Amino acid sequence: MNDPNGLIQWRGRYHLFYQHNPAGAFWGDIHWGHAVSDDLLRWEHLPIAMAPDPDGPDAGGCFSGCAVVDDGVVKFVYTGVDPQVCCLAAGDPDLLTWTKHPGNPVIAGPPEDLGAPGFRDHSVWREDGHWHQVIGSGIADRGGAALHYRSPDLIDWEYLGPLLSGDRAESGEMWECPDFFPLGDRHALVLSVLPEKRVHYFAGAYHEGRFSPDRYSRLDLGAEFYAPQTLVDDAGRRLMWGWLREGRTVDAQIAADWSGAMSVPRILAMTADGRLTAHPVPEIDALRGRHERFEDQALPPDEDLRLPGVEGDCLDLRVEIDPGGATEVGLRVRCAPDGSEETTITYTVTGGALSIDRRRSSLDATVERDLESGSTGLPGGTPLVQRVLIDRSVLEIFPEGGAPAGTRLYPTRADSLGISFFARGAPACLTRLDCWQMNSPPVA
Ligand code: DQQ
Repeated sequence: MNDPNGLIQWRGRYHLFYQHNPAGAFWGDIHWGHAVSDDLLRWEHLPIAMAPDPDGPDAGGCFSGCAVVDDGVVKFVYTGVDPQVCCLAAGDPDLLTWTKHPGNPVIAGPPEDLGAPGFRDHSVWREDGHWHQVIGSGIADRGGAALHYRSPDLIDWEYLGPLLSGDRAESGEMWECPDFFPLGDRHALVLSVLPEKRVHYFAGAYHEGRFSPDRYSRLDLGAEFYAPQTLVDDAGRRLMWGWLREGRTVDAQIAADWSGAMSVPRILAMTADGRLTAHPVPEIDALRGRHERFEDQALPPDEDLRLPGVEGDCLDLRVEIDPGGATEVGLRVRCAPDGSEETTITYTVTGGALSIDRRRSSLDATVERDLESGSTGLPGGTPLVQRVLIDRSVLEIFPEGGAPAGTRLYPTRADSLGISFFARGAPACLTRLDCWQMNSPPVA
């Protein structure tokens, strides 16, 4: 699997469609897979929703898109390839059978004068009695662009110009998977940026078709979180899923017989100072099993603290560290007893930066080894409160009020289960740690 698509809560159930290759654990021959859940914990696989039509404009694949409800009917707006065009499909009331619009493509390509490097992925909304959408694209020699269209019926689309375009030195050449939505009293445009392959957002005011962002930041600081999409659920929550890419070779994916995962669903929020932040949906708290709690544990500088019972590869950790005078604080996860494998998560106290060091995560030399870091957006000097979810190869980190990070780890050793805490520069205090073993979801 790769990108989440067509996210919708429909008749109370969460539907997650996604980019899917039924032929194997590698990217290609892109269909739309389909899974459904009542509670965001237990997911049931449903039959493939859409397949490429050899005689249609999506013969080369059904690329990413979104779902909207049009007069009681759920419809997909998605990309057919090749060339990249905008297509429409309508679902039956159970969302099991999808009928592609006979007039596809509904948009045959980008305006030619843009020299666009791509024209794919869709974010559709209602405004002033019309449908609006942005399509991911770029303008030759300038940078990424989100192209804005308007339609009375999802079929006839009028090009309005770029909702936003960027400078390629700052925000990349091509924007994939745009998602444009209101949150609080602002709007956010979330983008998956090429060639960097990281997720950023613009945030700011949107009035009468004009988006005036005053912020451009990383949405997620992990190396493998990509192509996210959001939905608003019946409770009014803006939920986001991202694709957690593989940090291992295609051969390793094929050998494992699976490739790609979805992040834990996150609730997005806009902070008072206009940043996007996210935390896991509370539904996943139901997976919490055996619990250990520690309070007021001293963290002497440059000396790792290990705590009894705090280890594992399916864990939900809530970590509170008062940095005192320390310059950096953090924790190591999936550590081998002899230190031959470990992943280090470091929070820089003055700058509010988070780094994830995967250079020693695995003894397997073929997996990604990197040091990825970025700003959480948190003001320097604040105590660190963060949630860390470890689910085998998946690591997701949620600093409270800051930018999260999703990535993948592939330790080779069965005993790479250790967790330790550290401070650098001066003593700090682990004021509170809650560690839950995470259970599998209950069987339906
Ligand atoms: N994945 C899809 C594209 C999108 C990319 C193809 C992002 O529609 O741009 O599988 O991961």
